[in-house]
Amino acid sequence: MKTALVRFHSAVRSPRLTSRQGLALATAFGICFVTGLFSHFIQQPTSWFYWPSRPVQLYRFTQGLHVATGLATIPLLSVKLWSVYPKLFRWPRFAAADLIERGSLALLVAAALFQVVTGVFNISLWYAPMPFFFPAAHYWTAWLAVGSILVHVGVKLPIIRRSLRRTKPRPEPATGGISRRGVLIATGLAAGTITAATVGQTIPNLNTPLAPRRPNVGPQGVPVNATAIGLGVVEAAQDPNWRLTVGDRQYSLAGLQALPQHTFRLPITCVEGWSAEGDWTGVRLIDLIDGDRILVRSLQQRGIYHSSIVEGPHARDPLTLLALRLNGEVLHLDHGYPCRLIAPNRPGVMQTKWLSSLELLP
Ligand SMILES: Nc1nc2c(c(=O)[nH]1)N[C@H]1C(S)=C(S)[C@@H](COP(=O)(O)O)O[C@H]1N2
Ligand SMILES: [Mo]
Repeated sequence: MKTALVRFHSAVRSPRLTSRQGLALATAFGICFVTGLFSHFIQQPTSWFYWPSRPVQLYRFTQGLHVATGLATIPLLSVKLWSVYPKLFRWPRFAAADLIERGSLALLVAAALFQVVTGVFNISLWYAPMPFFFPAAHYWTAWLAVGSILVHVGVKLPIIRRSLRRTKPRPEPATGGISRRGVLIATGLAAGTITAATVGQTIPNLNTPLAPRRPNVGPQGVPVNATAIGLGVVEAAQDPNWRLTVGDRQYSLAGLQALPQHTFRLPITCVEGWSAEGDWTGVRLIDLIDGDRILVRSLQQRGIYHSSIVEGPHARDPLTLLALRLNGEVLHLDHGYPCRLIAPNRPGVMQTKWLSSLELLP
């Protein structure tokens, strides 16, 4: 026990350092949490949550921020754990308050690690280690994390206040090693480096080394998330008898091409953090169907992204397109040929490809 304590000891640790790290971590986590809630409620709409269709790039910004702040928590969380972990191994006093505090702390650490690890798996498109539905697990664990953070901050508030209010910081220990300021700077640098190395997945031509996706690499200059082969739609999508059913009307591809065509520059923003802009050409949704809730179905039979609902502001936005072309060419099979939905300020998962029908919902 004694040797363990000696090994844990670092004179650089101090309540003030821990508080400042906590503040940075809480800020990053707070932004990540709120932007995550946006993403959740856009995909699971509720009556009280309104998501507009403009600005066109808003979701690109909030989701980019979600992934960036999530990644920034990795170094922040590591250093925060380093700054307190000798305490975690201290034998508990079996008093109720102590046990509750430790329980909530254990929950906090577990929930935070789960969020970071599953988030990184998800942006790496590595679903194998996640035998659960990622969006639901990630959403509910966020609440666990927030709840236990609030308990933790509440318990520690007196210490946080005292240590941050102290105008003269404790003298730096003469360790000859890293200083407290050094720890803060190194943490900031690590967080900054991770961010700089990955934001390239949403900012074109930055080509940052760790970006899980290059936003300009893919057919027609746009990445592909799910392929036609992967989802088993190759034959149906290339069938010359393909029709788009709109209520009781049917449109062939030539029929859609004969309608007024519009070209808009709109981004695809994958929830996984990458985004890419393209020039989409096709028929405006408002020219085909008029309503506040429109069910958009795909030829795809399997999976959960075979359909989506276009709600009020997006259904009526003149920028919402049934795209037939991308960047001047006939839509690539993997981008949703013959016809795909592309609406402003909408998550990628809801930009349904390989359309088969549009239907007005009550
Ligand atoms: N039918 C169908 N449409 C879909 C998907 C899907 O799995 N099936 N994936 C969505 C996701 S997650 C994204 S990010 C976008 C990506 O579009 P892209 O592959 O043309 O870049 O398509 C969306 N449309
Ligand atoms: Mo996506």
